[in-house]
Amino acid sequence: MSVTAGSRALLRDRAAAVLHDNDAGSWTKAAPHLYPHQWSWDSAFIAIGWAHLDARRAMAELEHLFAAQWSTGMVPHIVFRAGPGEPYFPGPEWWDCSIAAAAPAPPVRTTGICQPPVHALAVHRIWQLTPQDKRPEIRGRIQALYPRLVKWHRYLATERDPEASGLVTVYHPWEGTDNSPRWDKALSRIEVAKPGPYTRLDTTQIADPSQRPTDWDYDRYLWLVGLLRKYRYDDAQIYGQYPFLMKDVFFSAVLVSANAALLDLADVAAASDGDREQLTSWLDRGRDGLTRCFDTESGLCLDYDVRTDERIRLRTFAGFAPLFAQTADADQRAAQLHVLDSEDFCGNPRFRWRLLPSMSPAEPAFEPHNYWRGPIWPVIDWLLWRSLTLAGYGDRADELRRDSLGQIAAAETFAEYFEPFTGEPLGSTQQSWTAAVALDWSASEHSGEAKCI
Ligand code: 2M8
Repeated sequence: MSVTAGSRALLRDRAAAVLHDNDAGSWTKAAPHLYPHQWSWDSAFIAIGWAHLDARRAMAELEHLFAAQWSTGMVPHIVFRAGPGEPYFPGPEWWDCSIAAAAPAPPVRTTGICQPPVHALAVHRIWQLTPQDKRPEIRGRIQALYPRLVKWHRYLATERDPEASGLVTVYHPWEGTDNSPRWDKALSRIEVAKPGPYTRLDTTQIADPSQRPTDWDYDRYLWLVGLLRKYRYDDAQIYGQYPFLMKDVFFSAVLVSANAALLDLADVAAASDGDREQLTSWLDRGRDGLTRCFDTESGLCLDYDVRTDERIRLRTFAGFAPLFAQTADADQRAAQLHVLDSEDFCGNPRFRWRLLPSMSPAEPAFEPHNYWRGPIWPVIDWLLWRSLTLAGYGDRADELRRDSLGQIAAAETFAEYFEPFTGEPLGSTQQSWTAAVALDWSASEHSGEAKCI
């Protein structure tokens, strides 16, 4: 099924309606009911969606998020904003971030971890889409936000990479890809005591709880939050003692792209020479780090467990980190493009759409219905589409865009994720970031747009 111009216009209207429905003024709920607060990387994608409707509103989304930035530079993964009628577990009490010296002062309430830094990509896209008459105002707002973005990237390049490896260390599965099998082994070796009584809400909010992480996962997630609390969210203490420290190649690749986006915006933002030099050095270091993690046998980049000194040998979407980051090695790129369209990923003949799944169907841990363990996530395919476009693979990028729109249109809902064989919509419906990337895709006639400012 291909999406015609008429149905694309309809899809765009429906996507815009999702953002309006989830709009809480100057921030947007990640999804009604299941995710009623402001999530960090969701907000970045959401801002890209808003950029098609209103550049000011798009900037407000990010400004609001960055108002909760920690003094270390960390942008927290959730800013708790919903009222008492919209509960989410675990809420601010469980995190108790008031004990952290770097946390923002009350009444701002956040979690104590972070998510992939898509924000600079959002600002880049907002600027591209800003009409001439709004440019003076938006330029001023970008100039005001830019130092905060640099500070955020500095946090990731230093506190989250004390080894200066170019790779970001994540502290928690909630720093992006929750129950991805990438973390299974590390979670299995952590000794947990039952982390106090708790009641999950997520499993009652969606029709089929088997699409969500298990209680085994939640015990570990909550236990890890308890340890972070114990270390008062202090990075040095965490790095010294905490059991879950993973070099995440996907997160690292997003940081590379985000550094490139900030450099691209440097003139718009009137960036200092010092900031430009720093960004360039983080960019180069990130690309080198990813190039070193490449595994020639699988053609993929591998995550790394800092505590056990082990590479994580699994075929997941994260393995395409060199593509996401546009590293320079031509042999690696050729190998990546080959694996991408092989049976192990997008080229699986049983897949309904030629899209990137979160986990290869060739892996024993693959579960086509379960969250980050197999389903297709439109936001991940959006990042891949952007990267392929920038790397000059416009035709392949365009196919990805058309298939992604086809998948969303056929499902008739802006689902959180999709079953790769059937295209069945899974998880939450009316998910803001899915609507946002659908808006961006439906407005992008052909690839090749992402570069020009
Ligand atoms: C999912 O994670 C949250 C916890 O942060 C959850 O399961 O409750 C993940 O997909 C995460 O990456 C995403 O930002 C969040 C909101 O969409 O949901």
